[in-house]
Amino acid sequence: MRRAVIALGANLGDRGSTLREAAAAILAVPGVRPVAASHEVESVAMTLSGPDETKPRYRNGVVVVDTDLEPDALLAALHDIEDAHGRVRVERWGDRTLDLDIVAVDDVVLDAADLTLPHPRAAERAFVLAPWLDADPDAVLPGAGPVAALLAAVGDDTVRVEEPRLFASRPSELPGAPQ
Ligand code: A4P
Ligand code: MG
Repeated sequence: MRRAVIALGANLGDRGSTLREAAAAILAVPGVRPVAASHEVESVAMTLSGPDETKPRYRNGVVVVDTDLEPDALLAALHDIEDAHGRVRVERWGDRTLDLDIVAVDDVVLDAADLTLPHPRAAERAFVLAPWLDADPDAVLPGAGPVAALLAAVGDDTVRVEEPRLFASRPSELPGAPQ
């Protein structure tokens, strides 16, 4: 069993509904169990040429899950969920209905053709760090350090959205918990 941190992002369509549906779809993957989830945050689109105020703003969130899937199988499941939400890959860092990135899987360090772990850009992205810290106040990015310190270093330019967490984080509220 491994602990995986997954970042969700969307800047097209009904972003909030998409993130909540994607979180539910992640929990529905066989071999995936819920641990914790963030609220949603909003931020300006980061593009290859820097922050772009003219692009639709992003909603982002983070879910933490336990899974017995191998990281490549987890990534394949995430790609299926992206595809089910109409994700079209046109340009790198381009606008998207749904982006699902694996931020980290335990302390696994991997540099394969289609999967790099931990995610190479997580340490510098407030839109990943802020919701991750919200989901897990003790979070540590393998090889980089405590998420709270990383977020303080980059500065938090995200805005919390007043919606419930992507899924209930308290154990008593998790699916299947005894009532
Ligand atoms: N890949 C390698 N490692 C991973 C990983 N750890 N998790 C490969 C997920 N995928 C990983 O991704 C391209 C390929 O990366 C995948 O096929 C996978 O095999 P993609 O989702 O098709 O394309 P992308 O998302 O455009 O590329 P990239 O480089 O992953 O972009 P990022 O870094 O995800 O950035 N601004 C705001 N405010 N909020 C955002 O969420 N997101 C992006 C995308 C840009 N700007 C943003 C946001
Ligand atoms: Mg991506």
